[in-house]
Amino acid sequence: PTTVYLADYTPFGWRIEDVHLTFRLAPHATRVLARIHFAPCQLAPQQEFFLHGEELRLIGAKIDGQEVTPEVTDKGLTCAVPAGRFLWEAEVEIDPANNTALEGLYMSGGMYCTQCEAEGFRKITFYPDRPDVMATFTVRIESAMPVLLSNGNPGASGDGFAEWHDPWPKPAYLFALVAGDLRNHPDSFTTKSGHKVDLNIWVRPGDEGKCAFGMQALKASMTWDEDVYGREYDLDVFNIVAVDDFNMGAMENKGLNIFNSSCVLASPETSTDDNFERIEAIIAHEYFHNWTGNRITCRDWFQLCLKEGLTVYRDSQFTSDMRGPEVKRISDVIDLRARQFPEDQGPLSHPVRPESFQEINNFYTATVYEKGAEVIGMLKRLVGDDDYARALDLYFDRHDGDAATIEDWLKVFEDVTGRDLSQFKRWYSQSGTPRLSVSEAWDNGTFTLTFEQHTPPTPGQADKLPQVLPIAVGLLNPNGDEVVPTRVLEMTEAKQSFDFTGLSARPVASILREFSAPVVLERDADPQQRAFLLAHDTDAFNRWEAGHILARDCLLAMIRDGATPDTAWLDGLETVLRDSTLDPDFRQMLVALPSQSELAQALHEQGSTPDPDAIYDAVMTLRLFMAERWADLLPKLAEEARVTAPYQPDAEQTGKRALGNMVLGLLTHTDGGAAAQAQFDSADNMTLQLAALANLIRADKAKAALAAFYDQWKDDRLVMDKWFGLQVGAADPGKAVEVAKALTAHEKFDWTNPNRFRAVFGGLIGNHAGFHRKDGAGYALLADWLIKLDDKNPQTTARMCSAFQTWTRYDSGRQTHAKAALERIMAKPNLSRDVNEMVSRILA
Ligand code: B3K
Ligand code: ZN
Repeated sequence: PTTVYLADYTPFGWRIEDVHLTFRLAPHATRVLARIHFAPCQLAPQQEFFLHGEELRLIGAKIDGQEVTPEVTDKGLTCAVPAGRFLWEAEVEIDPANNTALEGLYMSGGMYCTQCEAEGFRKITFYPDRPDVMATFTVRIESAMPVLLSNGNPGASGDGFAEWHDPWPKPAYLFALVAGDLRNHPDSFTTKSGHKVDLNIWVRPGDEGKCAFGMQALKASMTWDEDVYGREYDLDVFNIVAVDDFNMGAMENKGLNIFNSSCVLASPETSTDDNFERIEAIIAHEYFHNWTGNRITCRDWFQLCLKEGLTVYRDSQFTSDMRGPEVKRISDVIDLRARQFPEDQGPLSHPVRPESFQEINNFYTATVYEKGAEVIGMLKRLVGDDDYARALDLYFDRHDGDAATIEDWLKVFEDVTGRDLSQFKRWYSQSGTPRLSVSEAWDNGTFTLTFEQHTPPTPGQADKLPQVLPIAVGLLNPNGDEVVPTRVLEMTEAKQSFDFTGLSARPVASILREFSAPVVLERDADPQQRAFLLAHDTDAFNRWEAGHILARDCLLAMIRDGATPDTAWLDGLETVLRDSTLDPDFRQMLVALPSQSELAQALHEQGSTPDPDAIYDAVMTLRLFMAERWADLLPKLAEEARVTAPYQPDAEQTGKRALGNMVLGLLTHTDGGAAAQAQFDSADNMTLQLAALANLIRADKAKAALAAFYDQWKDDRLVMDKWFGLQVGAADPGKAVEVAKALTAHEKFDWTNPNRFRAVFGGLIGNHAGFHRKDGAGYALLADWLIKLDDKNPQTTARMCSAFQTWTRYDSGRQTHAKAALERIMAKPNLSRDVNEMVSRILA
């Protein structure tokens, strides 16, 4: 397989003036006719050009009306071209019905749809399929399907055809086409400057009732982007289509977003509060891409974080505004630590802007997305809100219509602030999670914090330089009052001290407030200090963090030396839980224990070998202990969590239900599943029903409930994904593999559907002790199915390989099994480039 390097970037030699495409749709023999005007750029004149093209049958090609016979390989074609401007025409045939990779033009549930990012357009026609080649597209679709959609604004339409014109130049990865028997949920939005936009969510017949929430989220996103970033929508219509077979969450194609149906369809009966929140965020994310991604796109795929980091950052700001900043920040950090930290600290570690790849689809990662967003959060913290706003205005002003780079992005900040960001840029080039240690000194009214930073080596990067770290710090008096409000310390050296003077008593420091930099903070605070911060910190994140670390340390002590749970911590926690002035969601997050994989990671960092079974046992023991200790508190919390108003997926109700479900989880340890059964029987929404079912599974009392749930929901694809996933995810670790195996034989296990495949195997991977079973059965089962899926769908297969990224953390027995599973995958005949790259890196 060939490796592509950032350093090798060269521009394409031609501009494209316009693209005209005609699609004659047929399941196995779709014809695509392209008419494209190329004009040479003022580079050295070239006598031939190369166009990407894969899995295309070339019917014929012409240049300026004359037939030509290009040389075609499995990567594309090379053809002699005139020196000046010319018209390229080509006709190809493709087979969407047999396209199981779900990339290019494919079929899902009888409808045609496309996914072109990153390099799928080359499976539609011959083209310079690279993001720095931008063009206006005019598309004609010929098909008997009732709904025919493409990018931009609608043009002529009639019996069996429709035309679309997109006036905004775009790269091919933003191309989209949909044709099917679809129903729409229409609405409209008038932009600030008075432009009326038609909005539609298109779904399969029967799903019309699940569009209202998504539409509301879309309109809220449009308003928010006008208010906060001054960005208006720029076409007459905005279409969203829900598709059942989709490799990821959604895609921001210009004017025609295509969504995994799980990321847009919602109703209280079928969707959990988490689903609602995620749908709202993804709709916002794809909508925000219209400016950060589409109007300003990426020069090459190494710059992916330019659009993804920024757009994730924007959607997190949106969610903060919609639902409250504290809880959003805490859940973002939980997610970052669960997904990005293991990636950054393991064999798949790569910079936010990678420097090479074999398969770009393997780099749509938590590092590019979530760490990419953290980097923008740090930048904003360093320059301040006003300069951030000015820099963004300049970015949109200067680069509208461009295919830009990280250098362009940083330059607008330099120009607005006069700062030199060359050291900050290391955040884009150095991989790995910096470790930040801190020590304290007190001398006669002066409190000194001394920080040291160090980033361990990562693949391909042995030595690291110090990075710029914004460290938000506040100081509390021993009586609990804040004596120094949050101040951002700017650390640039490997070791650096900061003084706080004029203090009357030695303070307690609250460090890295709001998690102001994505680092591992190493601090030898004693438990009393943490308990103090849990009780008094004014920063919600650090308050949660103090409780979280106490919980983690308590569990680590239980795992390592069989300690009994720390009751001082539990009493401190109880005081916070009883404080009904605090947000129920925040309180619920305090009780949620660190995940089992986080504990494994912590043990590994401390130099011991994690035993997944011991971790599982400790968590169960602690939960039982909490349930018994809080026997009188839990019913009170359950009462506080009760929602009497009609269901709304808003922050207030969501927080209450989350608290209630947390209580239910603890109660189930002592009541044998009675409360869970009662909740299951009375639930009128999926949030309550699913949590009840999960607890019945954990209590081993779920037989009847699982059957009833199946009966109730067997015709709802998205709810059936939950049914599949939960049984494996909540299974007793000793049984998870067998449960997964049995479910793969179920008549509704359609393994070629990514959502269903991910339900079962994502459930298995999420069941920490179940997946990492001592005898290797979890690894072996996953490997069997990855080997099977690779021929059909390399992208989804490759993505799931990352389940193995932590394999060297575990004991030698488990390592032997994991290695055997990985080697078995490597040995598969015709292994895809996607999976080959992932497994090679994991084994390296
Ligand atoms: N840009 C797409 C992701 C495309 C993934 C290609 N393998 C969705 C998003 O980030 O909004
Ligand atoms: Zn995105």
